[in-house]
Amino acid sequence: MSYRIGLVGKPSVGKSSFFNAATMNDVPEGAYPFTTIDPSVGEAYVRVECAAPEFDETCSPNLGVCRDGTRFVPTKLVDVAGLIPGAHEGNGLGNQFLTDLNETDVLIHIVDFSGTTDSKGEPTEGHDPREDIDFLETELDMWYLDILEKGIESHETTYEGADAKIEVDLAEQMSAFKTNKDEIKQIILSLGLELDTDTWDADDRDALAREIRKRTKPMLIAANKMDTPEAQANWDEITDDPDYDHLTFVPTSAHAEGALKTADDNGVVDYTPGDDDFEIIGDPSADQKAGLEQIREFIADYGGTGVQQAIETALFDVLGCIAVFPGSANGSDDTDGVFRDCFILPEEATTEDFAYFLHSDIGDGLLHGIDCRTERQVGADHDLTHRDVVEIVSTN
Ligand SMILES: Nc1nc2c(ncn2[C@@H]2O[C@H](COP(=O)(O)OP(=O)(O)O)[C@@H](O)[C@H]2O)c(=O)[nH]1
Ligand SMILES: [Mg+2]
Repeated sequence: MSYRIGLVGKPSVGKSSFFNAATMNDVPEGAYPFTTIDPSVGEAYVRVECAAPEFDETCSPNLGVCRDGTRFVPTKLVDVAGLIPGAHEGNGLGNQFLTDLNETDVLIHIVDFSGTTDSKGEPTEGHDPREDIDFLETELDMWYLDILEKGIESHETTYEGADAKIEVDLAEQMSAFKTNKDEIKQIILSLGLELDTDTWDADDRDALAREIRKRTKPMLIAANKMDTPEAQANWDEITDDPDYDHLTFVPTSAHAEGALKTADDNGVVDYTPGDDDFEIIGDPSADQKAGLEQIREFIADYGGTGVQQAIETALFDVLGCIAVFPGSANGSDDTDGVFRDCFILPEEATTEDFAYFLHSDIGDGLLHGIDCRTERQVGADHDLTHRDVVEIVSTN
């Protein structure tokens, strides 16, 4: 199983540019864990500092690549095009859009921070990006509210005897959002509501829909087109606006990332995705050189093009995932002493979760784990952390 990061946003914000730049990777053949015929699904990478050097071992990834001590671990990126502006006023969100959205674990909302596109994606000047941020959140909330209302209705009208539980009925109605009754119950109570729909007014329902949306579709804002002066001015204003404190922003230039990857492919520069500098190794024309120097200045100021950073922030910070290396107590993989795998697991993953992730038989036969750095035994319910190297000891 691989996490799916969805790119959303109104037309012309740079979703395709971001997607193309992020999935354009020079990875040796056979390194792809899947092939897809869906052009809107591609493979991007998250960087993880490789654990092999700490063990004086070598690294030969089964998936992705290892470059100068940095693993590039594959993850799926989805270009979720088709957001219809003004949807909740009657058009409704498109079916394909909703289907694609349901399959994502975390969203990157690409926002045109330059303000040069209006709410429909047509050219304009001085458009406030905050409108787009509010718009998408509202659209998603309305969609959730719709489904929440259906769940409430079925709870109130279906006879289930005295044992009917609202959290069970809502979790069932909202199963596509990968939630469950315990989470729903916890959200209801966290809002100070009772587990009784009769006591909920319209505001309570709105708040509930919004909270369930925030939990099940966590979101990051990619402030795109940051290579323009207009975007830089908007960035200062919006990241200072207390109304937007609850959001995570990453400044991005899909353009710069695409240009650097293309130049790298053509042997003009040596660029490692995510870096804040590159080396010119080819023979660019004067124009091309000037363009590259502009990009160099931009990525020095912003710590990179932001594309790699946005993907990693979405997965590791917003979603809270961790990367775990399987190892053996005296180093890496016990057969040949080479690090091969690096898996992305959910935030709360335990030794037992990791064992089941590897294989259900390994999970069934789990005895304990070994933290390979300390060589200490860890129990089944031990919480794993980012970059742990763990050996699973199982009877199977
Ligand atoms: N200046 C600038 N323009 C960008 C950037 N990313 C995309 N664009 C431009 O924005 C327009 C729309 O881009 P596209 O990727 O097709 O947007 P989509 O409709 O959201 O998929 C194109 O003209 C792109 O060249 C960026 O980072 N900086
Ligand atoms: Mg597009």
